[in-house]
Amino acid sequence: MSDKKLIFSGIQPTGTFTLGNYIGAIRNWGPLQDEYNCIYSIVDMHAITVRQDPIKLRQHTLEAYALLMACGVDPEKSIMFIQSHVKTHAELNWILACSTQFGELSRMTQFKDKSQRHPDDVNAGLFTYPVLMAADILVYNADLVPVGVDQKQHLELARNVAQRFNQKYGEFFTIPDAYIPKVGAKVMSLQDPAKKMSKSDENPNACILILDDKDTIVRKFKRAVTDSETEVCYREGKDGINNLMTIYSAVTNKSYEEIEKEFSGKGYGDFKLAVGEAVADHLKPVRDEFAKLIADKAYLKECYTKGAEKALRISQKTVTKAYRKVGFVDAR
Ligand code: ATP
Ligand code: LTN
Repeated sequence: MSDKKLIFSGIQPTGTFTLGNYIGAIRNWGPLQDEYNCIYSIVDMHAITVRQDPIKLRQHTLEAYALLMACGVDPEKSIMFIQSHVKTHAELNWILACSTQFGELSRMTQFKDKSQRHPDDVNAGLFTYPVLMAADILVYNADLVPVGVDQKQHLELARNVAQRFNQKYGEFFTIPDAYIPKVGAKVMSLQDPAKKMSKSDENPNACILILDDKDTIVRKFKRAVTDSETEVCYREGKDGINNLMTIYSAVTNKSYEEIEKEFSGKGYGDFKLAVGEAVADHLKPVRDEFAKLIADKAYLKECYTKGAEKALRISQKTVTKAYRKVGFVDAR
């Protein structure tokens, strides 16, 4: 690997990606490949912290891998792999767990949310999930981690754990920084603009899936919850319209002022239709590319196998050194 800075990020194969995942995270991953060394993972081990149907998980994992490629991540430029194929993540997870405090894990808002949503399965993996996420990042000594705003707290924890390990055992891990996009770091639900858009929302109209067809996308935007005013402008209190403006800006690159001008004198109906069409047109190439990739399982396998080999080679060095640092006897 060259001496460019290193990027790591991961996404869970818990279903088709949403427009939130796309704008907040993965559409930024492709362009980063030219400036940085990039490592991207489909984090299937994270996904099983909530109950998954094994058949669906396998299918979603392959689809997620193909979708990342369809969104512009190139397995020739980046290292792209499936988390469970690279054993070092689980190995470093244990080492880091022993430098993580119960109290700090108890403060994670995602744990609180998810344990409320799944009260019948508040498992230990859900609780210690941020440690595995820290291992994902630190095992490559990543400098930057592109994520949406909801992952900021987990990233802070990864930094704290790395610093604590470094204090105990001597300088070792790189302290990673979050890399959060300026526009669209938190895309909100179309049905409740106070909530983030989420794959696991029960209301299918609340989120746009990046494989939705044009009619579906336009229909969901038409039904988006807004307010009782008529003016398209970005202002406090207009959460629904602000969210639509953010989405429109993210897919057209137009500024808020340009959007306000474009729709001055027009109603919300025209605006919603324009947002729907712009999003559908923007996502069309992703859908087309995905259809080609998912049909070629042999090619996908070749890519993720190679990706895992490369990821293992790099991360094994970190684990071997970390084992020495904590005082384990060399195996060979
Ligand atoms: P779930 O909704 O099932 O909890 P998720 O979509 O939040 O899952 P991931 O699939 O792991 O979780 O998220 C992948 C990336 O997408 C992360 O970087 C996350 O910050 C980002 N992301 C998720 N939702 C949004 C959103 N609504 N707006 C912007 N970024 C988002
Ligand atoms: N926790 C993240 C997914 C994730 C991740 C990572 C992101 C797992 N490991 C490492 C960045 C770096 C989520 O739920 N969105």
